[in-house]
Amino acid sequence: MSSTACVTPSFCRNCTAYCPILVTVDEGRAVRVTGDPEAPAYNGYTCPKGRSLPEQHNDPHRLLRPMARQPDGRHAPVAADRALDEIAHKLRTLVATHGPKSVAIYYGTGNVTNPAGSAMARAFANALGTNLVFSAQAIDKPGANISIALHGHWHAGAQAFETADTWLIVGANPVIAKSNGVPMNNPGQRLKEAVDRGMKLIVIDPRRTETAKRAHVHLQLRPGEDPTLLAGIIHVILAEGLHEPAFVAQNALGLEALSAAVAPFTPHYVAERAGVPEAQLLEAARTFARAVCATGASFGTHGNLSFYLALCLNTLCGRWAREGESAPYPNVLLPPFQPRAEPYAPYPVFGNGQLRVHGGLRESACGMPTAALADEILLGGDEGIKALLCLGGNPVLSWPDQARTEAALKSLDLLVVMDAQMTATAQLADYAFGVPLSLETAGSTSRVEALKYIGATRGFTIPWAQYTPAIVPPPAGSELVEDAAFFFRLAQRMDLQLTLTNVNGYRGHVESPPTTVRLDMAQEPSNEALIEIACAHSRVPLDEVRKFPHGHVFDDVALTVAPRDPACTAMLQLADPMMMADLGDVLRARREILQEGALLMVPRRINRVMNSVGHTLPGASEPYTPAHMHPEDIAARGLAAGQRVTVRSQHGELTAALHVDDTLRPGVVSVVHGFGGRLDDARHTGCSVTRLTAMEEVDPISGLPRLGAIEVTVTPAA
Ligand SMILES: Nc1nc2c(c(=O)[nH]1)N[C@H]1C(S)=C(S)[C@@H](COP(=O)(O)OP(=O)(O)OC[C@H]3O[C@@H](n4cnc5c(=O)[nH]c(N)nc54)[C@H](O)[C@@H]3O)O[C@H]1N2
Ligand SMILES: Nc1nc2c(c(=O)[nH]1)N[C@H]1C(S)=C(S)[C@@H](COP(=O)(O)OP(=O)(O)OC[C@H]3O[C@@H](n4cnc5c(=O)[nH]c(N)nc54)[C@H](O)[C@@H]3O)O[C@H]1N2
Ligand code: SF4
Ligand SMILES: [Mo]
Repeated sequence: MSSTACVTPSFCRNCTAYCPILVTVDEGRAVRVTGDPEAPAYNGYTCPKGRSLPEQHNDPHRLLRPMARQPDGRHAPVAADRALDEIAHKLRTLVATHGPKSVAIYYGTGNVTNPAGSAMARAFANALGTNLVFSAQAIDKPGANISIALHGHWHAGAQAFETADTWLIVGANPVIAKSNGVPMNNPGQRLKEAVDRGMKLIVIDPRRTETAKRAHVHLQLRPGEDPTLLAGIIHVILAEGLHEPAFVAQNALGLEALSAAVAPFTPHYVAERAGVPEAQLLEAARTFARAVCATGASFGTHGNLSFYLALCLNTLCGRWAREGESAPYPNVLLPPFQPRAEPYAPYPVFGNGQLRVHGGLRESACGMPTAALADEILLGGDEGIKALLCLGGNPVLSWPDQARTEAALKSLDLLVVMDAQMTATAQLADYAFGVPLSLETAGSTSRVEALKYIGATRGFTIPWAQYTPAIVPPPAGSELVEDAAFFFRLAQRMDLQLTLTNVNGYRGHVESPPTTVRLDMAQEPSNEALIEIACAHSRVPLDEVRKFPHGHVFDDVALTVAPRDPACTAMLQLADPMMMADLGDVLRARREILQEGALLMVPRRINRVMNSVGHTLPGASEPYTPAHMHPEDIAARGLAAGQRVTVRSQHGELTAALHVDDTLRPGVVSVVHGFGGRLDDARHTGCSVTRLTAMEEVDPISGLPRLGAIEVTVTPAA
């Protein structure tokens, strides 16, 4: 390290935890990242993904300049201006011939790094006249938003984690994945503190996860039986009168219909069906928890129903932030908002957008139905999608049915990908643009505050905020294009006027009036300027937040929950007809394992990899798609740890490296999402789990197919 090396505070944006970090910068390059001990809210926490930011930034395989596909199929560097000219020309031609809805946009989790990109992408789509904007939310936890539309929500948000006496986590592992169920500022520490002060944690997961190890009750259910189990818990709570009748009477409709719908879900039936001890089920119900669901509850079908029943449970037990309590989601970089102890009524779950495939799937509270996008593209036709602009996503490894995805992307007239890597998806693109990584661009925590709008217990529960300027310059010799700049420059070339719209709230309810900013199309806004626009009406001025480079807890803006507005007539809905019909279906259609010796495959995350990012970095990688199995199941099949195995579903197969895992429920194989590469690429590290999935058992609201509890066989690989 040279004598000029210096240490600068910033925060990691590889996942939504946004951990504060100290970055050692030497000769313009990040060389070391550690947790920031001066950021008290996080206790100096970072994970291996954060500490590998220098490797990520200095990765020799990084996409450093725009690439264009050549006639022979290979990619060659091209100047950004020229690539943008060619793309603008192509889009103009497509729009003139087929209309603006021939153009679609997809943004994935890369949006967490740089939220300005999706905001500008939406402005671009509006100006062009297409509503075909898809995001990863619809292939992640669509039920989170859909359930809120159908049940309603609480003006002041969920009960605070810090003071709750019980907590129920369904299909989430926040100690590792950070993002669901426990406040994100060092969730492992927050959970430990909570359990130490006496919080009773209940975890529903087929695996004894790092989170489940702290549980008072761990219900190690048969995968996919979440709606059954949640209905069973509600059954017990209602049967034993453990709910809060006065709260329910004042704030919710549908108690009788819900009671009737859960009546058949007796403890005996539920325990047997979900494969859990009846005594544990009763103990869980009698502990009265506040429930939060995540991907485990989302992927095994009936995900909307699981999220919906979790909301019902919270309402039955009055587990919302109550009058006089400290408001758990204080706005700092969001506009001022006084939370009240009253409901937000349900609102229409469907929006205006619609596809032609799978019975005409519609836009819903979780956005456009992303999982069906490949089929929509493949349907073709004059009014079909011809161009896809993809930022911060890797559809080849994230959309269901990899073969279908690749066929669809190859069939497009134009595919443009913005990413930091030449990903499996970028390899199919006509143009791929390298983007700056987080240390090379400014950032603020406003996006994480806004996560509360897509679920009940995400984001920060403390008034925490941080701003960071760019810490290092882009790599020497690179020509990187910010996500937002890409859309701005394209709009300039297509004579489009862009207007940024900022909505703070759920689709049906906003916390403050939406704002619009008409951009000066002669002047490209920097990322700093875009952050200023996003925070223009913040409760704490951005300049004030900038005074604290290590971040700050703005205790002075903390609020208590105000009483219900006397004019409020909103009621929560415990028995939405669609959800009650869905519960009826669960009861009637019990799923049986078809094949002798089959296992149920479930998804999971691991600490060192963030979806499809990280397994190729030196020191941050598992060598090959990991598949975890219980030792009994391994022995029964004559398999051995470390061996390559073939995991085969009705739909496809993949090769994985076998790991022994005695924390798993027997009969379950857990495969890590995000590994692999293109189908025909032999160089990569294993196969994508999306090979095992197909557009089958498609949810009629979100369009999400079955991605979990998939019946598979596991055999030695050839
Ligand atoms: N079978 C199965 N399918 C799944 C899942 C599963 O568990 N099983 N999980 C689902 C879930 S929860 C999700 S969220 C989706 C994920 O779906 P995607 O978001 O499509 O996939 P990621 O692998 O997260 O891709 C993110 C990409 O963004 C890039 N990136 C990072 N920062 C930036 C940036 O600032 N700008 C740009 N332009 N790019 C950036 C990264 O290099 C990476 O290539 O997959 C879903 N699909
Ligand atoms: N380290 C790391 N962190 C990440 C990511 C990553 O890839 N790596 N990805 C990010 C993204 S995009 C997301 S969406 C979040 C996901 O965050 P989480 O949803 O917390 O994801 P997981 O850690 O996979 O936890 C899901 C759990 O569900 C369990 N499960 C599987 N099937 C079922 C079932 O049928 N029912 C129930 N009840 N449980 C089931 C699994 O065993 C697993 O423990 O994590 C984010 N953070
Ligand atoms: S948990 Fe890890 S990846 Fe997520 S923000 Fe913190 S250090 Fe970064
Ligand atoms: Mo996700």
